[in-house]
Amino acid sequence: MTPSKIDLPYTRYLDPEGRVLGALPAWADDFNLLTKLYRQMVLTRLFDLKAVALQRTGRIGTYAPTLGQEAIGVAIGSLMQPEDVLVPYYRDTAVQLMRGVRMEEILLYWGGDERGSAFVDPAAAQDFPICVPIATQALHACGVASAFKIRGEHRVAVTTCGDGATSKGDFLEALNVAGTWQLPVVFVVNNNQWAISVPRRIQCGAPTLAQKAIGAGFHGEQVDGNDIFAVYDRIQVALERARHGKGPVLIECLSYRLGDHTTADDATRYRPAEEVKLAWLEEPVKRLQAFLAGLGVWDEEREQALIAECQALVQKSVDAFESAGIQPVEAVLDYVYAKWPAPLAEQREWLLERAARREAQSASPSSGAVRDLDPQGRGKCDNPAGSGGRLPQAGEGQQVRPAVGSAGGVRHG
Ligand SMILES: Cc1ncc(C[n+]2csc(CCOP(=O)(O)OP(=O)(O)O)c2C)c(N)n1
Ligand SMILES: [Mg+2]
Repeated sequence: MTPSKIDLPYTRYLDPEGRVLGALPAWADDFNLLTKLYRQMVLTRLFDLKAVALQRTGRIGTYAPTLGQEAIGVAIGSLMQPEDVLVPYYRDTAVQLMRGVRMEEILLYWGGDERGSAFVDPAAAQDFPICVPIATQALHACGVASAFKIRGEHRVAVTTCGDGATSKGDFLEALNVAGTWQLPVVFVVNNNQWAISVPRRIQCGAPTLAQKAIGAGFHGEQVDGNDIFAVYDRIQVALERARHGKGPVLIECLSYRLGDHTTADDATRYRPAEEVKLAWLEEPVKRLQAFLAGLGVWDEEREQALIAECQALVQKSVDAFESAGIQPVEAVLDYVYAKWPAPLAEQREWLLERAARREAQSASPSSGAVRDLDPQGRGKCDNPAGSGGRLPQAGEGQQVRPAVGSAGGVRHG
């Protein structure tokens, strides 16, 4: 018997300075596509910074920054077809924006408002909401992909997760069923090297996460997740493969979480500053910018115009978020059951009574109720997003501190 050989490719086209390492794929000549990808990456980064600023000033709850992961989401979002279904996790702002989820919806979600998961744009309506329980979404994606297969539809379910999630039973069960039934599903693993404070090296004994696919009987590979050319190229192939009945694919994107795990985390307590400094040298936005500048098609003037355009869009979304009004307290429960089980119905009544009492108390001038809230009950926020006319450099926007006593109610992780 001949032992089988594991074929595990790794793809990278650009080095960290944006220099080309080999022949680029044919689509790399498409300047419009490249600038579109770059624009989305910049928009995501500026939105992300704004979301962190909103959390710091108590306007939203906990937020999971996408800082450093922009290439992964932008590539996925650019390539999925409208009829495909995204089954995301909580670090997927980049791809959600490209699927048609509105920025204000993402803010509503992280503000604890259920409307943030009821996407208004029909383009995003068939996608799943953000999944916080680790890896459970991988199984949901297999359910979606099974439906596509049974109906004979040429559609793909794309699901994302982190490196840590690949150690969960749910993830491994999903791979197993995907391989056994040869489902049209693409698993994209955002290997950002950390699962909160647990580094990749002590999460799993296998040298790669992509090889978990091999154990389940299908193709897995690694890409440089900071190189948009590599991610785009391999996701394109994976989607085509799955769409044409050739089975699932797992793509492990090697990246780095430049920010804290969430705004409730303080990564300086467990990550060496030197490691983070080195990771900034590899980051994806600068890399594509350097490539475009090297071609002579990008300069400071274009950069400033793009930042101004994106910042205006981000601000517009904040305005929309802030004028959305708040939902009644029972809305946190309204989307859980079609028919309430009796004990929970009782608890719901209790909640309503309590909310009514609090409202009555705060209406009374002697109640000592907090007065520095705006009409929607949120704290004031004058902090602008971003860094005014430039993208954050190494050391900025990372290792963000939890705000002491911030009003954000949604805890995560
Ligand atoms: C089932 C479950 N267990 C534990 C958690 C707590 N938790 C939240 S994020 C996280 C780490 C996930 O790390 P990784 O999969 O690498 O994704 P990343 O956040 O790094 O993108 C954990 C353990 C959870 N949300 N769900
Ligand atoms: Mg991780």
